[in-house]
Amino acid sequence: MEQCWRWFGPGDTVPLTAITQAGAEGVVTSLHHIPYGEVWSVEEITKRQAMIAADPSLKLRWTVVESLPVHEAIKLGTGDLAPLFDAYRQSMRNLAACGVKTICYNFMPVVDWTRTELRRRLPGDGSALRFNLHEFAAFDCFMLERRHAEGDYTEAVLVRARDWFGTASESDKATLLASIMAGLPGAFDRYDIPGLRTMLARYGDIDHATLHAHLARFLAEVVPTAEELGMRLAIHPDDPPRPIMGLPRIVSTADDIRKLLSSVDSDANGLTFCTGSLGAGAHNDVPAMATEFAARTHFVHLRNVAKDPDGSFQEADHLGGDTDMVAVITAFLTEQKRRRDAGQTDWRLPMRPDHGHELLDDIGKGSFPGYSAIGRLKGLAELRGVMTAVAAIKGLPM
Ligand code: DNO
Repeated sequence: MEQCWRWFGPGDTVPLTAITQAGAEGVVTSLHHIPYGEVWSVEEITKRQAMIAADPSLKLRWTVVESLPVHEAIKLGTGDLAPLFDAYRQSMRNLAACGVKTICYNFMPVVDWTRTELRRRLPGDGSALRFNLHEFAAFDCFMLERRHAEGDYTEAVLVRARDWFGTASESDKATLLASIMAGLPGAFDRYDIPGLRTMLARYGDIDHATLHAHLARFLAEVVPTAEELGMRLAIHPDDPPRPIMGLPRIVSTADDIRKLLSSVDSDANGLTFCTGSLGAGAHNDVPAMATEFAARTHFVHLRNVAKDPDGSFQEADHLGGDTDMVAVITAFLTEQKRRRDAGQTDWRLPMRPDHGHELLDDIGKGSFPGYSAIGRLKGLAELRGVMTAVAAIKGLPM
């Protein structure tokens, strides 16, 4: 697999040299400074490529875009969408002209990945990202005061949520809001409580089927362009894989994925297989899904979570947690062999270690939550060990 690393651009506290030291060559990045819905010009794309290639001894290249964001109006299905589809296609053309051909995106309404704690202390120091269902329930029911929110949680979770809210200080509440918003990497999409209420109200009439129809329309608009350009679109699953704040989520289960892949049945309409996002749902058998969807997977995020019975979860070591990472990696190395045997020249799947703990000198560095240097370096090293061993034992291409 092509070992990649997410880099947030010139504002990232983890420099390009760290990527080389971690042993990765592919860079995964996005033009986070461009507002959603605007065209990514060739000039802006080549400027980013020049930064990545500035030191040729690092041998880095921009392999995957994560993300080319989908404008909220497309998810909402409101207004004149034609200019937004045009802009998306133009950005795709410009990226393809610069040789960047794999695009990760998501179709989660309003928020991206969601956690309630960005720094849960680990034994021996260091920290992990965590999702506490009772804290999320406290946010949803008592801070956001969403109507009928309490119906979405069990009484046991609500008891803990009321306790949390009863003793939380204003600063605890502000921290919780900031943690929930931390998954949005761009500068344009943070919400406060009133802003979030407005957004949720706009989704009032949109259920699972309607949101899926909006995704299917988006795919019908952009997949033919991807085919024409030899590009691959790779949708990222919902994290966590369930409805939140009453918002529908449509890339959470094997059935959701089957439905979205068949809505436009083209190789260009593919998946970012994120083991951490899918693995946070007790309903998902992640290795089985990796095997089922490998042929339509264009990008792989490897990360592990440990789930609690109530629906809370914590990011674990890459080889710890609930997902059998050896089985997942075996599925993707087997897929690489299938592609190679079929004569495909670009048979290697880009992967990146997704998230990492804050460890050792990461602590206090202020890296993006989940995107520490040492934590990810450790994750990648462990994953590389598994890839090397499985490839050798099973005679699969690495
Ligand atoms: C989390 C990431 C996601 C991902 C987007 C893709 O760390 O994997 O935020 O980048 O959902 O659009």
